[in-house]
Amino acid sequence: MGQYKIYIVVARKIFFTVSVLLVISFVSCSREVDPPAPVMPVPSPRQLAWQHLEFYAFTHFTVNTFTDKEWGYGDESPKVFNPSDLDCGQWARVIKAAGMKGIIVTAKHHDGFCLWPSKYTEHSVKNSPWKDGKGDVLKDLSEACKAEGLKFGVYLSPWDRNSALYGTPEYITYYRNQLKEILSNYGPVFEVWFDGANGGTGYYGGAREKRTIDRKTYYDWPDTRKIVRELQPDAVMFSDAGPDVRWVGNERGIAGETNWSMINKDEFAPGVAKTDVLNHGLENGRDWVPAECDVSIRPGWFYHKSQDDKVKSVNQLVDIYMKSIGRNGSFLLNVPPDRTGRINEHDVQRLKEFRKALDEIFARNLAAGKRVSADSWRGKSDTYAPANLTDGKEDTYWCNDDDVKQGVLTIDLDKRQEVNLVLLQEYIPLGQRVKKFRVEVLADGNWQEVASGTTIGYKRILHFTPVRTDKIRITIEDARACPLINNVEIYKAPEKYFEL
Ligand code: FUL
Repeated sequence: MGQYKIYIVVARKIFFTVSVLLVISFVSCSREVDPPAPVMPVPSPRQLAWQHLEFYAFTHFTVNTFTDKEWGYGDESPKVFNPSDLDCGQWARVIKAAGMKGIIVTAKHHDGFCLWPSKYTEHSVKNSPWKDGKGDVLKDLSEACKAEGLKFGVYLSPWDRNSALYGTPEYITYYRNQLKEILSNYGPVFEVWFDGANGGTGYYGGAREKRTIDRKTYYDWPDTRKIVRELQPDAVMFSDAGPDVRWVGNERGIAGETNWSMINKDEFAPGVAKTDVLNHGLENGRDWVPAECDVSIRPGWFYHKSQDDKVKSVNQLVDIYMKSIGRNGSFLLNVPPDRTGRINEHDVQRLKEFRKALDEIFARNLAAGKRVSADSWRGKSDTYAPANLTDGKEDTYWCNDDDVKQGVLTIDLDKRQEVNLVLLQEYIPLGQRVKKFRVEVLADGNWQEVASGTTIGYKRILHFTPVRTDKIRITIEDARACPLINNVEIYKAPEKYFEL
């Protein structure tokens, strides 16, 4: 009997110990693992919202459209502005159908002509024959954008070749008054575009001379920017120096293969910047100022009939898409309305074809919902598991422990099939990190490298020669801190769109 009791005591002890061990292991498995600390700098909420837009339009439209020029001197009569059938609704519908998310219009280009009836100048639509001087392009366009669910943005050239005040301190008040007009009267503005072309020859109220200004100090940018923050707190400001979005350094719409979203913005001013730094960003830049890639669908920014047969081809546009959005930039495509005041049929047709191409390229994400394995992940916690890479969610990511700057991710496509495109995204709210990566596929029993790169950022797209495989391996080779990958997509895109 005594022996029986001992058995019971021993059994109880074993049961107790096993239970304690089970509870400990359960608690440690389900314990919350802290997310990685941000790697500074990081995007502001307005920059993050802007980054998600990816693709939006520029509409260069003013007196130049009617004088066949690229830069008006400022002496053109407002009477030349006379579109026969101005239809901002058509602009918005065409641009929306192309998949673009907003429109930035040249409210005022270098010639100083205002597309709205500004109180501060006679050089505007109010002295044009269009609608007997009662028209307002900004009103029409902002309403059309609203109706189509598009964002509305404005370009207000700091350089004004018409104004007699240009070059004097009074011009800054004039410029700011105009900025206030366009930011107060047309609803929400998503982007304010400060061009870098500043100073030179012009009409200047009849003086017809050259006026040079100090690009760094003349505009007192810090105080001018305050007006934007106050009147449109959600708008991003674009210029060579940001502060929110930077020029990519060329007007071909092409970001550097290495493209960091950071620069040191205080070193630049609109019109004063190093194009190489703008194109690539700086790995250790102090400020988050991502690149915007601007380019026109035609050789010129304004409409010229002589360029009707020079509209970029679908494949050229696909190439720019891959080198802008596909290289951690945004794509700002200029589509200039013609003299009727509508987007010209040549461009309308090309945008339709381009949209069709993009829809075919990104028709089916072969990685969606597929199994992913990783060599390791943060604390082995579900929160950071590799499955996050293919779950289609924007706020989940795979990441490693703090001291691990590499990672190997393998996506199982279930069956062998042809692939030729990979899309990668970092989780940028905690900073841009990846410095070097490669992509391999398992073909004929061997891992073959198909693509490699440096930065990823918000989005990176790589096209490679089609290959049949059922497994894709992405190796993060180096990063500024433990990498955070939010999304992987794989496609078999029609090869015909990549031939140039
Ligand atoms: C440049 C301007 O001089 C061009 O006319 C155009 O507006 C382009 C987008 O920016 O600096």
